[in-house]
Amino acid sequence: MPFILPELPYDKSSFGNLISVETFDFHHGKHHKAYVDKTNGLIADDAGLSGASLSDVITTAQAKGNMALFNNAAQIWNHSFYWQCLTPEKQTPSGELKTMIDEGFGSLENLLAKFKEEAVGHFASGWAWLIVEGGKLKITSLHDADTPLVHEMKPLLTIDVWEHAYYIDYRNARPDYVDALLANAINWEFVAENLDGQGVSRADQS
Ligand code: MN3
Repeated sequence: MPFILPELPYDKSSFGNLISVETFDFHHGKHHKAYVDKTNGLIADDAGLSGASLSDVITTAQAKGNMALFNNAAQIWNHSFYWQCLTPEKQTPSGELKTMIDEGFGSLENLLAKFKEEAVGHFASGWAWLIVEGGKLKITSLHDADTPLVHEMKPLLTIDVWEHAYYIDYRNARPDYVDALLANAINWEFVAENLDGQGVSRADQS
C-alpha cells in the first residue's frame, strides 16, 4: 500500500489569521503531499521496503544511507505529527504534564520562552522539539528532515521552522509565527498523551 496524505485533524479555516487557509493549502496540500508522492515513488524502486511501515522506512533508509528516501519519509512523519500538535482551541497544560513542566522549567512561561529561543535561533530549515530524554523534558531542534524517530528522543511537541511553514502569513518574521502558535494554537492534550509514546504511533502509517 502506498503512503497517503493524512487528513488535517481540523478544518483548515478554523485558525483565522494565525494560520491561513492558503498556508494549509500549500503546506499540507502541496509540501506534505509532495513528500508522500516522492516517498511512494522511491519505495517503488526498492522491493525490500514494500509493506514496511513509515517508521520502518525511515529507520531503514537512514541505516542504508538512502538520504533521498529518509528525507522524504521523515518529512511525512514530521508533518503528520506537527498537524496534531496544533489546535484552533486555546489550551493550557494540566496534570502530569504541568507538573513536569513546572519541575523542569519552573513555569510554562519559561518553557515557552526557551522553546521560542530554540525555534527562532535554529539556523535555516528544520524543526523545534519538546522531547523527553532520560526521563526529563528537554527542548532541542533538528535540521532539515531529521526526526526524533532516529534518536533516543520521545517526541512531545514540534513546530516546523522551515520558511514554507510561515512565509505566506508572517513573511520573514519567524519569531511572530512561533509566538502566535505557542500562545494560541498548541494542542497540550496531544502533548500530554505523547508522554506514554502514543504520538510516535499516531504519526506512523503502514
Ligand atoms: Mn513543513
